[in-house]
Amino acid sequence: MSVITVERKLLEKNDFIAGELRKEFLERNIFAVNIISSPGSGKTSLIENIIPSLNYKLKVSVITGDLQTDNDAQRIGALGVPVVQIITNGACHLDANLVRDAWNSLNKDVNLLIIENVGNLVCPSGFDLGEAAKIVIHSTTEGDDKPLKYPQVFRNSSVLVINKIDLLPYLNSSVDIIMENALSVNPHLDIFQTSCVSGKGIDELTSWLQQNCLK
Ligand SMILES: Nc1nc2c(ncn2[C@@H]2O[C@H](COP(=O)(O)OP(=O)(O)O)[C@@H](O)[C@H]2O)c(=O)[nH]1
Ligand SMILES: [Mg+2]
Repeated sequence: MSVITVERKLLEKNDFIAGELRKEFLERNIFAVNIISSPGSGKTSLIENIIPSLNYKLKVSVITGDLQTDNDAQRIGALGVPVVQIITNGACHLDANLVRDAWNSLNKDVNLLIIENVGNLVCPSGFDLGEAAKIVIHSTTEGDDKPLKYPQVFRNSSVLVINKIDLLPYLNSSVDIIMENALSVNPHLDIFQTSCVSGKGIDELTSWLQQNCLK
């Protein structure tokens, strides 16, 4: 009983801070996205592909979360965009308090804020970070049943990116089945198919981000 109470209070505090962040992003006309996936699905690789594809038409900042190491911040920083690494020291998700601290250390003159969550399909889906949209990535190497096994993150997301489509010839997973499973959980998902190796689908995903930043 007491565990449930603690958890509820924790989420209430998180939602309050996330609400404040969302209000600030709206007032400043910043489109914030929260990218969620299993470890290794290609979150950082997609960000590395999206930023050059934006062609410097938008001002972008990135907050990236990991259990350990600042490897991802180094990869993204190499592209010349402001980036803050949150090291959670074992925590399996970002929360709004961590994101607020990271956000307050960044220059706020941006159009697009990309938040790369910790690699995990379960815990990040329950923590609102003040984003306008959650983007869930399902790579082709994960089989095709993850939307059925981890429905909450697919239900709470606006966009599904099916990444690593270049590997399809070598795998027995099917994009059609991934889409069917994801849409059975959330029929409103916008779906993109991408490869960070061939670059296929990156421009379409970038256009979606641009259109939402200009709204
Ligand atoms: N073949 C292939 N490999 C990819 C693709 N996207 C990412 N990878 C590889 O997958 C591994 C994990 O990618 P990373 O971006 O670090 O994943 P993250 O943990 O979700 O941030 C790296 O070795 C990437 O080079 C893709 O579209 N195709
Ligand atoms: Mg990463």
